[in-house]
Amino acid sequence: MKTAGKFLLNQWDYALFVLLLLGKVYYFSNVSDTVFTTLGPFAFVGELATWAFGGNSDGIFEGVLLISIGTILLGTFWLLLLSGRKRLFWMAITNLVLSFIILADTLYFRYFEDIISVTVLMQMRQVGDVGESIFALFRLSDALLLVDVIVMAILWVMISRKKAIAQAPSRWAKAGTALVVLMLGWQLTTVPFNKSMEDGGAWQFNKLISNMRVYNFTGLLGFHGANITRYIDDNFINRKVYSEDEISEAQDWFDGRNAERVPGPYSGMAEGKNVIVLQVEALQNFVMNREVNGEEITPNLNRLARENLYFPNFYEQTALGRTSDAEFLLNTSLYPTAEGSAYMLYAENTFDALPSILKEQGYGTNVFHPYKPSFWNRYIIYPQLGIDRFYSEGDFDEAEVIGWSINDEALLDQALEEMAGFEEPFHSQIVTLTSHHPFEMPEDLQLLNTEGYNGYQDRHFKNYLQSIHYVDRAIGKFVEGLEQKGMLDDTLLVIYGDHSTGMTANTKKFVEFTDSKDPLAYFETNKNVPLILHVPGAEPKIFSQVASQLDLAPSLLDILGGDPGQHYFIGRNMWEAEDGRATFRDGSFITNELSFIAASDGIYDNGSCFWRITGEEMDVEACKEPFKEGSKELQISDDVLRGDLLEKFEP
Ligand code: GP9
Ligand code: MN
Repeated sequence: MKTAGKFLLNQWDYALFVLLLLGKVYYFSNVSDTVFTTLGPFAFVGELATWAFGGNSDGIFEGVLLISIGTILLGTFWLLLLSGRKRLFWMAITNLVLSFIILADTLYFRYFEDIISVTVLMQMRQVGDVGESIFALFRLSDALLLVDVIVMAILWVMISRKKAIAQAPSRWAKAGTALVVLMLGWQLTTVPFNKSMEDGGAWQFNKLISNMRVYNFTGLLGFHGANITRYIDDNFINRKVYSEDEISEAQDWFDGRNAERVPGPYSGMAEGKNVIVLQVEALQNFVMNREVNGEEITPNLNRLARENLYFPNFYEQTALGRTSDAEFLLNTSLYPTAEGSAYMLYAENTFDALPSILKEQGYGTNVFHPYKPSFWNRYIIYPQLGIDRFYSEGDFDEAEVIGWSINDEALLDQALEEMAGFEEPFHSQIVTLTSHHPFEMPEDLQLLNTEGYNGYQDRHFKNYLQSIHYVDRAIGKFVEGLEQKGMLDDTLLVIYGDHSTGMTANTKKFVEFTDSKDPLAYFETNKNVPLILHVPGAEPKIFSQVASQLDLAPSLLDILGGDPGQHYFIGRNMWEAEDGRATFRDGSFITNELSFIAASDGIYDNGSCFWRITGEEMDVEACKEPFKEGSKELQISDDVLRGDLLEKFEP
């Protein structure tokens, strides 16, 4: 008994080491103002207790303290198998490695507000450019992360060999302790993690919005573990290797699509002109040309739709990647992924993207979006898409914050000022944000008279109208500004909504306003976003055919005088598409005549097929052909992403 006690007491160095590492993880959380620190230490412990004893804590992140301890144990338990000088040596090495990772994460976070993932390491080239600025972000306190490493090294040198071998504990005792610590580490990691997954975290964890969100569930070391595991799984264990035949089959599919392409009526009309793409957050088509209490909701967009080219039957195809999926569809004419976001999952791939094509033609390429650069992994994927400059959160002057960031009016003002100074031609993509769910607007900017739309249940709907009304005004001012600066005549201006509002069939006023009680109307209303194109010199016109976000890249390139037939776009030229079709991620689709709503079980026969003209439900057989075509496109798109096929195609 006495020896056992003595033996455990002799593990004080290991215990101290674990505490030190915990302190370092805490340091990162302090720098990044995340997980432990957002609640403050006392509230945090309180929450943790509530959480642990099954009480009703609203946070699902509390278990992360336990996970942090657990992951440290998992990473270091093996040191207990060693003793004496050897142990000190390996402890110092482990300490050096882990502390270095934490230090690197700390510096990286200060610059990018993100954690270093495997993807980032793979793209060190890009990060290299800002390497110097990252170094400038080093604070003296960061040195604390390495002090103990140095102390350990000195101790190791000082302790003489002889002393260390004095009385080595038994092999069994060492193995036993290591095993217990390993098991403890495993429990501390998995039990809280599984609990937060059950409490609703799984969706967020799998959705892969950003590394920081994964970190919220795993802690810092856990993040790296999960990240590396996922990477190995995707790239080695579950990697689908594409055979030569499969690769050329995919390429043949594109060749077939390209053979069908014919130039549209505006082909080359905007050759050499600037391109401004305004991707508007949650802008749906149902507000267009509609009034509330006798007042237009979107007077400016209505006017722009009247005076330019307008597609009222344009559909969004985003999946879980929301805004990022809309951007992805726009830029690559590939489908979003079924899980997560292509922006996160395939940021290292080779793309045949609109910005890089225009860049080759001498365009300057940039994006304006006043939010964290790491959100949706934008800062990583943009260079891959040929986007040279990303104006994110920190690049904008201060302005009133509405919801997630500075308001759209300020965003558009500042973007316009910046663009006015650009060398021409340029391609600018502006991603707005004010009209983001839950659409709350400050009192003084609720300028639409929505009386009669009050009441708790319909708050979202009323808020939505207000925020879209506000965004419409900002867009009106922006276009006016373009006109005043004499830029509009030299610009192909594209305006569309990124995705639906997230309002469901339970939002009574929404259903009432859009008259979408029946499933078909609800389905179509929900996917329908407006598309307005300003092509200098083109007569105003309304195009009633079905078109989709997938069609943007080839159609825009055609107007800009490029040849979409030379590229790998899945979408079609929206002008020629008499048989236009918008296929959605789950296989549902809309054509000029048919609508197919896929069943949630994924079984084709359980879906519903409608004849759109009359709304009549048909035998599912009637929808089979377009369903097959759409499914083929989805498969090709998935293959291109999974196998990084564009890189492997014959030139
Ligand atoms: C944030 C913004 C939000 O950068 O794109 O997008 P969403 O939540 O709609 O995907
Ligand atoms: Mn969005």
